[in-house]
Amino acid sequence: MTLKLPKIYPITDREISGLSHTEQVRRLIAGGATLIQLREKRQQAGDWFNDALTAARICREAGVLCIVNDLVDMAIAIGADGVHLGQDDMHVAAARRLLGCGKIIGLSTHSIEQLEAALREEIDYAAIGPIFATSTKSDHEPVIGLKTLLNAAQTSGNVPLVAIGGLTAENLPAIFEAGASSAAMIGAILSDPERIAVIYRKLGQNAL
Ligand code: 3NM
Repeated sequence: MTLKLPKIYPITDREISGLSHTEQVRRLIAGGATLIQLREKRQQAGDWFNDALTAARICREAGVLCIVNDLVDMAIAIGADGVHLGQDDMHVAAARRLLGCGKIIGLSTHSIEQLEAALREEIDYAAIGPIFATSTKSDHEPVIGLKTLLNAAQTSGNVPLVAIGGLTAENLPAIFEAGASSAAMIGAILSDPERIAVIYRKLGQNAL
């Protein structure tokens, strides 16, 4: 069955928000989030396990889908709803065998060629980016722009396509016009931590 993604796909970041994953999840849920990705690039898995476990429990209790970035073992350990894999992470087929067919698998791509390859795998959604320049991911691939996003949206057919990278309230309309199903955002939601709930809610309302 095709996964129905929210228009705004929030991703946690401890560095940008200055908050634990648990606290970010609380604030995003207060803002109406229905799916949240936990993304931790700095800490060792052992160091953020308890934080991730609590964040996942809060999501579950609120009926919010919880996706773990990169780490299939962490996703299983905390009872998450799925994983978001990068090009250098575990192969989709291996992740599917570990997770089973009831879990969500998303895959990052950075070109039409990678997207075409991703669509041959057992994924629930594909992501493509960075659409615009971003300082959130220091080692990001070259910016692809709106034209490639448009091409990607046509290529992805029924598979939901998440746009990511440099997205803001201002450029969101163009993202959806190009055909993205969902907009993944970090900095635009988290950089004013006291207003995470308000910002998420506003972005979601404007994206309808
Ligand atoms: N992945 P912001 S760009 C995590 O291109 C991530 O795959 C990207 O953060 C990709 O919304 C990116 O602050 C950073 O630009 C997104």
